Amino acid sequence: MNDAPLRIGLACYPSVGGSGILATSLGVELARRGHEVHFICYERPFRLPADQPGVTYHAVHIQGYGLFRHPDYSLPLAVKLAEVARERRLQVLHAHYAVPHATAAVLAREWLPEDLRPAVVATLHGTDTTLLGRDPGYAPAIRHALAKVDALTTVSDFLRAETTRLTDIAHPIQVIPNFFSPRRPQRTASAVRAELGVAPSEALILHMSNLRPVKRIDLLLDAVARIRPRTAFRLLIVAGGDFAPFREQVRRLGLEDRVIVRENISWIEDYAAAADFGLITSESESFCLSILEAMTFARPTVATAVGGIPEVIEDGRSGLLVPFGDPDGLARAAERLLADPRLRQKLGRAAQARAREHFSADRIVPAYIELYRKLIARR
Ligand code: GMT
Repeated sequence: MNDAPLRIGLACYPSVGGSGILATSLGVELARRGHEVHFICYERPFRLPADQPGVTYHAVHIQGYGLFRHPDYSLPLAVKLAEVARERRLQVLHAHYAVPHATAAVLAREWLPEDLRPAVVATLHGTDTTLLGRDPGYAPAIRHALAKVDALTTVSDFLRAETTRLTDIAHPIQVIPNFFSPRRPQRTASAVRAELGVAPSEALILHMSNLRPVKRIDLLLDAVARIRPRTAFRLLIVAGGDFAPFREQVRRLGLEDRVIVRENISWIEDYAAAADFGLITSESESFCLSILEAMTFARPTVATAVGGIPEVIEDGRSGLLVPFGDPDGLARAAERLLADPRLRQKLGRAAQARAREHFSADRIVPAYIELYRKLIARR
C-alpha cells in the first residue's frame, strides 16, 4: 500500500460551527498520521492547537478598500489558496463548506499551471446545501463549484440526497460521516458540577450548539419548561453564540434557576463528561456533531428525528428520538432518562460503542486519505 506523506490544503471556517470543527480535527489527525497539512482561513481555527506539528496556518488578509461597501473574502481566499498550492506543491485542496471555500478552490486551481494543479475535494456540511443551495443569490455559484470539483463528499446520507435534489449534481457523491476525537477532560465531573452549581440530586442536561435559528432554542426552552419535576435537573447550554436574545423566554418560562449558560467555550470535553444526557431540538441537521461529542463520553441524547440525526442515533438503542415540533414528546423522553439512571447508562454505553465503531478518527480519516490518493493517482 502506498503510504507516502501527502501535502494537503484545508479551507474552512475557523469559527464555532460544525464544518470548521470537523475540518480542524481532520487536519490534526492527518498531521498525526505524518501528512503535511496547511490551513488557509481568515483566522486560525479556534480548536487548532498552537503547537501541532505538521500543521501550518496561512492567514487570508482582507483589505478594507473604501470602494467596497461589503468586504470581499472569496477572491483573497482564492488568491491565497493558489499561492499556498503553488509554493507548497499541494496535491489536494480540501474545501469544507461550499461557499466560498469550494468556489474559491475551483478558481484557484484554474489559475495554476497544469502540473501544479491540486485535486479539489469539497465536503458539504449542511446549511451550505439546505439553506444557501435554495438561495437564488448563491445557488448557481454553488452548483458550478460542485460540478467542477474532483470529488464531492457529504457528512450523511440525508445530506447526499438533499444535495442531489437541490443541485442536480450528476457526478457521484461519497458519504463520509463526521468523526470526533475527544481530548482528555481537564477537570473531574464533580469539579465541573461544583463550578456550575449543580446539586448532587440534580441531573445535568446538556445542549451544545451555535444557537442559530435551525437549532430552535425556543423549542428547547419550551420543552425544558414542561419537564417534571423541575427540581430534578439543570439545563446547561454551551453556547457557540450570543444567548442574550433568549433570556426573555427563559424569564417568561420561569426557568432562571434551571438554565445555566456558558459562552466562548473552546473545549467541550469537561462539560460532556460531567453531563447526564444531551438535548437537541433542531428543525434541520445534517449530522449534528454535538450529539457525537456527547456519545464519545457515553452520554445519550434526546433529539428531534430530523435530517441526518437518525443516522447518528438509533432510537431506543443509543439515544431517544422524537418527531420534530413536539415539545411534550421531548419533555416525556427527557423525563424517562431523568427517572431511570440505568436506562441512561445503557443507552450511553451503546452510544459510545457506536461512536467508536462508526464515527471515530480511526474509522473516518482513512476514508479521506483513500479518496485523496485515488484522486492524486488519477491525475
Ligand atoms: O448550522 C450549523 O450548525 C453549522 C454547520 C456548519 O457547517 O458549521 O453545521 C453543519 O455541519 C456540521 C458538521 O458537519 C453538522 O454536524 C451539522 O448537522 C450541520 N448543521 C446543519 O445541517 C444545520
